[in-house]
Parts: sequence; structure tokens; C-alpha cells
Amino acid sequence: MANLEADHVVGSHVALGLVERLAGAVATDPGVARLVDSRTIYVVPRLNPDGVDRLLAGKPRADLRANLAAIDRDRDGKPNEDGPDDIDGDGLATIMRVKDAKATLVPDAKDARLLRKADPAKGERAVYSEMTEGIDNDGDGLINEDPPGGVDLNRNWPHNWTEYNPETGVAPASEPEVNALIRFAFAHPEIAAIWSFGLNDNLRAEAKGVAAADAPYFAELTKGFARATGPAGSDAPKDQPKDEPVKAADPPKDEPKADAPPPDRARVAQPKGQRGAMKGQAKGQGGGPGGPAAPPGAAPASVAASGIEGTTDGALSEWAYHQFGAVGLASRLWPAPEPAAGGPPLAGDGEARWLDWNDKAAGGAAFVPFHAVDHPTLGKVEVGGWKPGVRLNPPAESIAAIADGHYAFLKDLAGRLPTLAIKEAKAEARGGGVFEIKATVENAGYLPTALAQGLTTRRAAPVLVKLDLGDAKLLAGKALDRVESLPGSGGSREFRWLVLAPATKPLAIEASCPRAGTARREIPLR
Ligand SMILES: [Ca+2]
Ligand SMILES: [Ca+2]
Ligand SMILES: [Ca+2]
Ligand SMILES: [Ca+2]
Repeated sequence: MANLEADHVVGSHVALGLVERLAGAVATDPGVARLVDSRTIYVVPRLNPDGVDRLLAGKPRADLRANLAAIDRDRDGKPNEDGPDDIDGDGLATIMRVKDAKATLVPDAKDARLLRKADPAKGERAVYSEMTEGIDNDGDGLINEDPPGGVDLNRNWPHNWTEYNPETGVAPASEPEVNALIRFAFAHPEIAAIWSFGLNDNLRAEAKGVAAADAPYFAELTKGFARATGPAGSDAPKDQPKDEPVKAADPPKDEPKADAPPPDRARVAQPKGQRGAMKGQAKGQGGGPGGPAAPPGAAPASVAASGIEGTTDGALSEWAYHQFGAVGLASRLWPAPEPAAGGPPLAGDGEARWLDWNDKAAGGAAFVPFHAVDHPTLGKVEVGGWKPGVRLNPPAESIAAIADGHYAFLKDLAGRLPTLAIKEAKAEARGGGVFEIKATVENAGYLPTALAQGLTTRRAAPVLVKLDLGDAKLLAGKALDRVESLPGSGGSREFRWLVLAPATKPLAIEASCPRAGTARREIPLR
């Protein structure tokens, strides 16, 4: 499942890259041929086509994560009436810095492209307010207060859903894209694993909140992912100087950000109770409604507060595990800025590191240097900042390697799915046409036929074991038996029956489970 967030376009490329690789290998690689013969892989390369179309074709190009559902954020009766505009004519909507009475920010001493909160106790005087590039399109005194946006499709799933936030929807699964996929999942109880490409990531970190019995499986999948994607696909600090803490390169991954402001909100004007011409919350200060205010003099805005963080709240992968009871996985695909091949290592943390990446690896192409522009109503402002999407999507030439690594993990994951087998099935004559039938049903896959969470949610169907009697008569044992879950890696259960068989027609034993397939074995009567 990819491209739930409009601005995570790389997800579509990698999802299609997986299909391309499977299709290309099926004729030559027996393992892949077996995989596609025995499993069904549903691929949704772009769950958010409306958002992506707007993102790619919109004028000006502006950041967009959501699905373009009409939302009236300022409750003036009109949805989406005031979004970003291109003031400096570069075709992009970036950031404006305004010197005004509401200023709270000063340029960082190390890099003036970064702003931080001024510290009056140190005698610092605030210089700037910061907001998205634009004008007051509807003349209500607010700039960009109701931009085209909608609902973030990776925050609309019914698990740990955030209420009272326009970007998460009016209700869990309120969005047709999400709702349709939930219906699809419920109609396909055989789905054993759901893997999303998006801003949250649980394959590069220990899975949190997982049932104790399921945790070892997730830990093993995490290891498998690291092996498959290797250093290029992981955020291993391969090129980091030794004296730098590893943590510095780690993006915020799946840590819940329940109290952080939603990405766009931190930047748009606050409509309520404000009437001046200039409104706008400082970007990156974490000071949105209910959010923690950065202390004066704090370090420059971190990645966590710059609108590119992921959250697990309402995310697909979390719903997949906690509510659907399947293996729920998520990868961000490009978790951190990477140095150019053979290039100098990156320094700093958060925004500073991204800027270093822009300078050293991206040739300065990702960031518009701030420059003075005449604003129609605000006078002189400075316009600049990150180009839309540049920190969520890797350079195009990196995508093939990312797809290679994720393809390797896809095969690894498919090879670990639960798989039923019948072993040691035999019939012993007891005389007088009576036979004792014994069979052992085994899960030959790595994963259990039902995760502990699958049993909790009752979404993981049991293993049904059926004795196909033909014209024989059952004397003892159950014609249809069930096992709630067979553990992985050879977990098995023995079944015994007594039958009275008039002829010597073979009997058959069938074990089936939607998530683990069907195994059938005939037992000749001798
Ligand atoms: Ca409005
Ligand atoms: Ca512009
Ligand atoms: Ca308005
Ligand atoms: Ca307005």
C-alpha cells in the first residue's frame, strides 16, 4: 500500500518497482514462480490519486499530504478558499519570513536559513514571523488560513485515531479511500500481512505496543528487513563521523506525536480570535494548539517539528496489526538524508542536517535561498525554504536501489507466511473393516497461522481439519476439527479418527486456514 500521503510519491515508484521485479523474475526464478503461484499479492500503488495529481500539477506547486477532501478550516462557509500563492514567481509555494510586530523568531547564529525562538532573557530581539508563501485570497484578514488539503489518509484508520483534527477526518475511516480498503480487507480474510510505504516506519525500529507473543516475530522481520535492504536501505550511520551520536541521523519514526501539532496546522494562520492582517504560527516551533512550546533560545527546529514526521496514530500499519490482526508493517523508504556517493559526510541534526544534505549532496537544488520580495499587502518579505516534497522523496537515481532492497524483503516476508502441510498421515487396519487414521497437521511457515493479536481481534480464522470420509463411517473423532492457531516453524497437532470403511476407497484429510492455505492428503486404506 503506497502513496497514502500525497507527498510520499516515492511510495508509488517503489510499489510498482516491486511488481516490475516480480513480473520480470517469474519466468527465470523458480522461487518467485512458486511465490506468485501460491500467494496473492495485492498492490495499491497510489491510494491518494487526487492529492498526488494536485501535488504534481498544481500551480503553484505546494506541499500537500492529504486527499483534497473539502474542509472549511476557518468555518467561514467556504472550503479551501485561501491556500498558498507564489509571490516571487518561481512556480513554488514555499515560506515567507516577515518582520512584524508579532515576530518571535531570530536567525540561528550558525546558519541564518534556520530560525529559532528569540530569548529575551539573553537580550535577543525577535526579528521574524514565518508562514507559508501567499496572500489573503478571500480578504478575511488571514493569510493561507484554509488551503486545499483534506484528510491525511495515513491518519484516518480506526486505531489510535486523533479526534478534533481536520487532517485526520471527521471520524475514523471517514474517507472513501480508507473505507473501501477496510471493506476489501474484511472481504479477504486470507490477507496475512499488510505492508505500507509512508511516513511512519516500524521496520527500522523495535515494534511498539505489540502483544508479547507476537513481538519475537516482529523482531525477526525487522532483522530480515535490515538484511534485505542493507546499509543503503537502512539508516545505518555508515558515513557518519565517529564522534557524532548515531541518534542524530535517526529520523523520528514511529514515536507517537499525539501532542505535536499536525504538520500543516503549525504553519497556517489561526483563524479564531485573530483579526489582524498578519497571522501565522512560527513553523517548526512546535507551538500549535496543544503542542509543547519550544523554550526561548532552543535549538533550531528539528525534523520532528518540520512537517515531515510520521505518526502511528491512525496509521494503516497500526490498524492492520491492532484491529485486523495481521502482520502490519510500514517503511518510510528514504528515512534520512544521505551523503552523496563518495561525498563528504553530513553534519548536524534535524533541519541543520537536511540543509547540510542540500548543500553537499543535492547541489543546493532542494532549498530556495531566502530573498527579498515585495508582498502586495505586507511590504518587504523574504521568501525561500524547502521545495515541496524534497525531504520525503529521494533523488530519482536512488529509487531503483530502494526498490531492490524492498523487493528482497518482500520475498523474505512471503517466504515466512504461515503454510499448512499434512505430514505422517496413515491408516492402520484394526480388523472388521475398522481403521485408525492418524495425521499430523503442521505449519511449515515461519509465522503462526494466527498472531496473538489475530485471536484477540477474531480476524484470524482458525485452522479447520476435515476428514473426508467418502462412504466410510466415523466411529470416533471429529469429522471437522479446529485449531485456533498453529505456531510457526513447525508447530503441529496430531489428529486421530476411527472409521468403519466398507470398501478400500482412500479417505482424505484436508487442513485449511485462509491465512495459511489448504493442504490435502489422501490416505489409502490397506
Ligand atoms: Ca474557509
Ligand atoms: Ca514562490
Ligand atoms: Ca477564509
Ligand atoms: Ca484569508
